[in-house]
Amino acid sequence: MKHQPLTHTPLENSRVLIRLFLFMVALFVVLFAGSALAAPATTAAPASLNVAAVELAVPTAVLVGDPDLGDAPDSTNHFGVVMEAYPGTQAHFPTVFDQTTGSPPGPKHLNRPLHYHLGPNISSEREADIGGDMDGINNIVPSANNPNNDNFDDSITSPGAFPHCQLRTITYNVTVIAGGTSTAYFNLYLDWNRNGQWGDTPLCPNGSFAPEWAVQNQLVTFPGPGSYTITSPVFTTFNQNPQQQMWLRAILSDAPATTNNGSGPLNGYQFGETEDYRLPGIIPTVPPTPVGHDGHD
Ligand SMILES: [Ca+2]
Ligand SMILES: [Ca+2]
Ligand SMILES: [Ca+2]
Ligand SMILES: [Ca+2]
Repeated sequence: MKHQPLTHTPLENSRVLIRLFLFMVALFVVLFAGSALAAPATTAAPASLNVAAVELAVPTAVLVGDPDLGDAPDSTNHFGVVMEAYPGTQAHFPTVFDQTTGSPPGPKHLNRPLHYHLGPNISSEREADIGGDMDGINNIVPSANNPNNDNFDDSITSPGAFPHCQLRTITYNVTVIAGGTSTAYFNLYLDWNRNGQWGDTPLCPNGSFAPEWAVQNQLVTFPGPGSYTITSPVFTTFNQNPQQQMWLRAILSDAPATTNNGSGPLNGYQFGETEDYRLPGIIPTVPPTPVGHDGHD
Protein backbone atom coordinates (compact mmCIF):
# COMPACT_ATOMS: atom_id res chain seq x y z
CA MET A 1 0.00 0.00 0.00
CA LYS A 2 1.28 3.32 -1.00
CA HIS A 3 2.16 5.53 1.89
CA GLN A 4 0.13 8.68 1.94
CA PRO A 5 1.95 11.83 3.05
CA LEU A 6 0.53 13.56 6.09
CA THR A 7 -1.43 16.59 5.16
CA HIS A 8 -3.75 18.91 7.11
CA THR A 9 -6.98 20.28 5.99
CA PRO A 10 -7.75 24.01 6.70
CA LEU A 11 -10.13 22.82 9.45
CA GLU A 12 -7.37 20.77 11.10
CA ASN A 13 -4.99 23.75 10.87
CA SER A 14 -7.41 26.04 12.69
CA ARG A 15 -7.82 23.40 15.45
CA VAL A 16 -4.06 23.30 15.90
CA LEU A 17 -3.94 27.08 16.19
CA ILE A 18 -6.75 27.06 18.76
CA ARG A 19 -4.96 24.40 20.83
CA LEU A 20 -1.74 26.38 20.63
CA PHE A 21 -3.57 29.52 21.77
CA LEU A 22 -5.19 27.69 24.70
CA PHE A 23 -1.80 26.24 25.68
CA MET A 24 -0.25 29.73 25.72
CA VAL A 25 -3.13 31.06 27.83
CA ALA A 26 -2.71 28.19 30.32
CA LEU A 27 1.05 28.76 30.44
CA PHE A 28 0.53 32.48 31.13
CA VAL A 29 -1.95 31.72 33.93
CA VAL A 30 0.47 29.29 35.54
CA LEU A 31 3.35 31.77 35.39
CA PHE A 32 1.23 34.66 36.66
CA ALA A 33 -0.17 32.62 39.54
CA GLY A 34 3.32 31.37 40.38
CA SER A 35 4.75 34.85 40.59
CA ALA A 36 1.86 36.04 42.75
CA LEU A 37 2.40 33.21 45.20
CA ALA A 38 6.14 33.84 45.30
CA ALA A 39 5.76 37.49 46.29
CA PRO A 40 5.17 36.98 50.05
CA ALA A 41 8.10 34.58 50.22
CA THR A 42 10.34 37.32 48.82
CA THR A 43 9.40 39.83 51.55
CA ALA A 44 9.64 37.22 54.31
CA ALA A 45 12.96 35.82 53.19
CA PRO A 46 15.49 38.06 55.12
CA ALA A 47 14.53 36.77 58.55
CA SER A 48 17.87 37.94 59.88
CA LEU A 49 16.75 41.55 59.42
CA ASN A 50 13.79 40.94 61.73
CA VAL A 51 16.09 39.41 64.33
CA ALA A 52 18.45 42.37 64.14
CA ALA A 53 15.59 44.82 64.62
CA VAL A 54 14.46 43.01 67.75
CA GLU A 55 17.96 42.88 69.15
CA LEU A 56 18.40 46.60 68.64
CA ALA A 57 15.19 47.50 70.49
CA VAL A 58 15.23 50.87 68.74
CA PRO A 59 12.90 53.22 70.60
CA THR A 60 9.85 53.92 68.48
CA ALA A 61 8.85 57.12 70.21
CA VAL A 62 11.96 59.05 69.23
CA LEU A 63 11.53 61.98 66.91
CA VAL A 64 14.49 61.17 64.72
CA GLY A 65 16.31 64.31 63.75
CA ASP A 66 15.38 66.30 66.85
CA PRO A 67 17.87 67.41 69.50
CA ASP A 68 18.32 66.41 73.12
CA LEU A 69 19.18 68.67 76.06
CA GLY A 70 19.53 68.33 79.81
CA ASP A 71 16.97 69.17 82.52
CA ALA A 72 18.98 70.52 85.46
CA PRO A 73 17.74 73.91 86.75
CA ASP A 74 19.28 76.94 85.00
CA SER A 75 18.84 80.54 86.15
CA THR A 76 19.93 81.89 82.76
CA ASN A 77 16.73 80.96 80.94
CA HIS A 78 14.31 82.58 78.48
CA PHE A 79 12.11 83.84 81.32
CA GLY A 80 14.81 85.56 83.36
CA VAL A 81 13.61 83.67 86.40
CA VAL A 82 15.96 82.44 89.09
CA MET A 83 15.72 78.71 89.67
CA GLU A 84 16.84 76.78 92.71
CA ALA A 85 19.22 73.84 92.69
CA TYR A 86 18.18 72.98 96.23
CA PRO A 87 15.92 74.86 98.65
CA GLY A 88 17.58 78.22 99.21
CA THR A 89 20.46 77.61 96.76
CA GLN A 90 20.39 79.27 93.34
CA ALA A 91 20.95 77.04 90.31
CA HIS A 92 23.86 77.79 87.96
CA PHE A 93 23.78 74.65 85.84
CA PRO A 94 24.23 75.34 82.10
CA THR A 95 21.16 73.71 80.57
CA VAL A 96 19.51 76.26 78.24
CA PHE A 97 21.35 76.24 74.88
CA ASP A 98 20.40 79.70 73.62
CA GLN A 99 23.36 81.87 74.55
CA THR A 100 21.33 85.09 74.39
CA THR A 101 19.95 84.06 77.79
CA GLY A 102 23.47 83.96 79.17
CA SER A 103 26.58 81.88 78.77
CA PRO A 104 27.70 79.20 78.84
CA PRO A 105 25.42 77.11 76.58
CA GLY A 106 23.96 73.89 77.82
CA PRO A 107 24.87 70.72 75.94
CA LYS A 108 22.66 70.15 72.91
CA HIS A 109 22.86 67.01 70.78
CA LEU A 110 21.55 67.55 67.24
CA ASN A 111 21.09 63.81 66.50
CA ARG A 112 20.53 64.08 62.77
CA PRO A 113 20.28 61.17 62.48
CA LEU A 114 20.07 59.51 65.86
CA HIS A 115 23.29 57.50 66.16
CA TYR A 116 23.68 56.53 69.82
CA HIS A 117 22.32 57.64 73.18
CA LEU A 118 22.49 56.90 76.89
CA GLY A 119 20.32 54.11 78.27
CA PRO A 120 17.61 52.19 76.41
CA ASN A 121 15.65 55.30 75.37
CA ILE A 122 15.79 59.01 74.62
CA SER A 123 13.24 61.78 74.19
CA SER A 124 13.84 64.89 72.13
CA GLU A 125 13.17 68.58 72.50
CA ARG A 126 14.03 71.78 70.62
CA GLU A 127 15.31 73.66 73.67
CA ALA A 128 15.41 73.12 77.43
CA ASP A 129 12.80 75.69 78.50
CA ILE A 130 10.77 76.66 75.40
CA GLY A 131 9.49 75.09 72.17
CA GLY A 132 8.38 71.62 71.20
CA ASP A 133 9.12 68.72 73.49
CA MET A 134 7.99 65.16 72.85
CA ASP A 135 7.40 64.69 76.58
CA GLY A 136 4.63 67.29 76.49
CA ILE A 137 6.43 69.48 79.02
CA ASN A 138 9.68 71.40 78.72
CA ASN A 139 12.73 69.92 80.44
CA ILE A 140 12.75 72.85 82.85
CA VAL A 141 9.84 75.20 83.67
CA PRO A 142 11.53 78.26 85.22
CA SER A 143 8.34 80.07 86.21
CA ALA A 144 7.38 77.13 88.41
CA ASN A 145 10.95 76.42 89.57
CA ASN A 146 10.31 73.01 88.05
CA PRO A 147 13.28 71.10 86.54
CA ASN A 148 13.92 67.41 85.88
CA ASN A 149 11.08 66.89 83.38
CA ASP A 150 12.97 65.04 80.64
CA ASN A 151 11.98 61.43 80.18
CA PHE A 152 14.38 58.55 79.69
CA ASP A 153 17.18 59.56 81.98
CA ASP A 154 17.78 55.86 82.13
CA SER A 155 21.47 55.07 81.68
CA ILE A 156 22.45 55.04 85.37
CA THR A 157 19.90 52.78 86.96
CA SER A 158 21.65 52.32 90.31
CA PRO A 159 23.90 55.24 91.19
CA GLY A 160 24.25 53.87 94.71
CA ALA A 161 25.77 55.80 97.56
CA PHE A 162 28.84 58.00 97.38
CA PRO A 163 30.73 57.58 100.65
CA HIS A 164 32.81 60.64 101.53
CA CYS A 165 36.29 60.79 99.99
CA GLN A 166 36.39 57.28 98.59
CA LEU A 167 37.47 55.84 95.25
CA ARG A 168 34.66 54.45 93.18
CA THR A 169 33.28 53.97 89.66
CA ILE A 170 29.87 54.24 88.08
CA THR A 171 28.21 51.94 85.55
CA TYR A 172 26.07 53.23 82.69
CA ASN A 173 24.30 51.85 79.62
CA VAL A 174 24.54 52.97 76.00
CA THR A 175 22.41 52.10 72.97
CA VAL A 176 24.00 52.28 69.52
CA ILE A 177 21.44 52.54 66.73
CA ALA A 178 23.33 51.95 63.51
CA GLY A 179 26.60 52.16 61.69
CA GLY A 180 29.91 50.41 62.00
CA THR A 181 32.54 51.05 64.60
CA SER A 182 31.98 54.35 66.34
CA THR A 183 33.53 56.23 69.22
CA ALA A 184 32.06 58.52 71.84
CA TYR A 185 33.07 60.44 74.94
CA PHE A 186 31.50 60.05 78.37
CA ASN A 187 31.60 62.82 80.97
CA LEU A 188 30.25 62.88 84.50
CA TYR A 189 29.65 65.88 86.77
CA LEU A 190 28.50 65.81 90.41
CA ASP A 191 27.74 68.82 92.60
CA TRP A 192 29.73 67.46 95.54
CA ASN A 193 29.49 70.66 97.62
CA ARG A 194 25.82 71.43 96.76
CA ASN A 195 26.45 75.02 95.72
CA GLY A 196 24.30 74.78 92.59
CA GLN A 197 27.08 74.48 90.02
CA TRP A 198 29.56 71.98 88.67
CA GLY A 199 33.23 72.77 88.33
CA ASP A 200 34.45 72.94 91.93
CA THR A 201 37.36 70.88 93.23
CA PRO A 202 36.90 70.12 96.91
CA LEU A 203 39.81 68.75 98.91
CA CYS A 204 39.58 65.62 100.98
CA PRO A 205 41.19 65.34 104.43
CA ASN A 206 43.74 62.89 103.05
CA GLY A 207 44.99 65.56 100.62
CA SER A 208 43.39 64.17 97.45
CA PHE A 209 41.20 66.38 95.27
CA ALA A 210 37.71 65.38 94.22
CA PRO A 211 36.90 67.30 91.02
CA GLU A 212 33.17 67.72 90.38
CA TRP A 213 34.09 66.93 86.77
CA ALA A 214 34.55 63.36 87.99
CA VAL A 215 34.86 61.54 84.66
CA GLN A 216 36.66 63.55 82.01
CA ASN A 217 36.27 62.39 78.41
CA GLN A 218 36.26 58.64 78.82
CA LEU A 219 36.75 57.40 75.26
CA VAL A 220 34.45 54.47 74.45
CA THR A 221 34.41 52.44 71.23
CA PHE A 222 31.38 50.54 69.95
CA PRO A 223 31.91 47.79 67.36
CA GLY A 224 28.38 48.16 65.99
CA PRO A 225 24.70 48.48 66.88
CA GLY A 226 23.57 47.08 70.19
CA SER A 227 23.28 47.73 73.91
CA TYR A 228 26.40 48.18 75.99
CA THR A 229 27.17 48.38 79.71
CA ILE A 230 30.24 50.42 80.53
CA THR A 231 32.16 51.10 83.74
CA SER A 232 33.69 54.52 84.23
CA PRO A 233 37.26 55.19 85.30
CA VAL A 234 37.86 55.49 89.04
CA PHE A 235 37.17 58.90 90.57
CA THR A 236 37.34 60.41 94.07
CA THR A 237 34.08 61.22 95.83
CA PHE A 238 33.37 64.15 98.15
CA ASN A 239 30.17 63.88 100.11
CA GLN A 240 30.11 65.58 103.48
CA ASN A 241 26.33 65.76 103.51
CA PRO A 242 25.02 62.59 101.91
CA GLN A 243 21.55 63.25 103.29
CA GLN A 244 21.18 66.19 100.88
CA GLN A 245 20.02 65.93 97.29
CA MET A 246 22.72 66.22 94.61
CA TRP A 247 22.59 67.07 90.91
CA LEU A 248 24.50 64.72 88.60
CA ARG A 249 25.03 65.25 84.86
CA ALA A 250 26.06 62.48 82.44
CA ILE A 251 26.95 63.34 78.84
CA LEU A 252 27.61 60.98 75.93
CA SER A 253 28.83 62.90 72.87
CA ASP A 254 30.79 62.61 69.66
CA ALA A 255 33.31 65.27 70.68
CA PRO A 256 35.21 65.74 73.94
CA ALA A 257 33.94 68.14 76.58
CA THR A 258 36.17 71.14 77.13
CA THR A 259 34.79 72.75 80.28
CA ASN A 260 34.51 71.65 83.90
CA ASN A 261 31.02 73.11 84.44
CA GLY A 262 28.89 70.76 82.35
CA SER A 263 28.33 73.12 79.42
CA GLY A 264 28.43 72.18 75.73
CA PRO A 265 29.98 73.54 72.54
CA LEU A 266 28.60 76.71 70.92
CA ASN A 267 27.24 74.78 67.92
CA GLY A 268 26.10 71.73 69.84
CA TYR A 269 27.21 68.12 69.65
CA GLN A 270 26.39 66.07 66.56
CA PHE A 271 25.31 62.98 68.49
CA GLY A 272 24.51 61.69 71.95
CA GLU A 273 22.45 62.57 74.97
CA THR A 274 22.67 64.51 78.23
CA GLU A 275 20.99 63.03 81.30
CA ASP A 276 20.62 65.06 84.50
CA TYR A 277 19.72 63.32 87.75
CA ARG A 278 18.53 64.86 90.98
CA LEU A 279 19.81 62.18 93.31
CA PRO A 280 17.84 61.85 96.52
CA GLY A 281 19.67 62.30 99.78
CA ILE A 282 20.61 59.14 101.56
CA ILE A 283 18.65 58.96 104.80
CA PRO A 284 20.98 57.56 107.46
CA THR A 285 19.75 54.30 108.81
CA VAL A 286 19.01 54.48 112.51
CA PRO A 287 19.85 51.34 114.43
CA PRO A 288 16.67 49.75 115.76
CA THR A 289 15.95 50.57 119.37
CA PRO A 290 16.47 47.47 121.49
CA VAL A 291 13.20 46.15 122.76
CA GLY A 292 13.31 45.72 126.52
CA HIS A 293 11.94 42.77 128.35
CA ASP A 294 8.63 43.34 130.03
CA GLY A 295 9.48 41.23 133.00
CA HIS A 296 6.88 38.56 132.23
CA ASP A 297 9.10 35.96 130.69
CA1 LIG B 1 18.46 58.05 77.90
CA1 LIG C 1 15.73 64.53 76.20
CA1 LIG D 1 16.43 64.46 84.73
CA1 LIG E 1 29.53 72.48 93.09
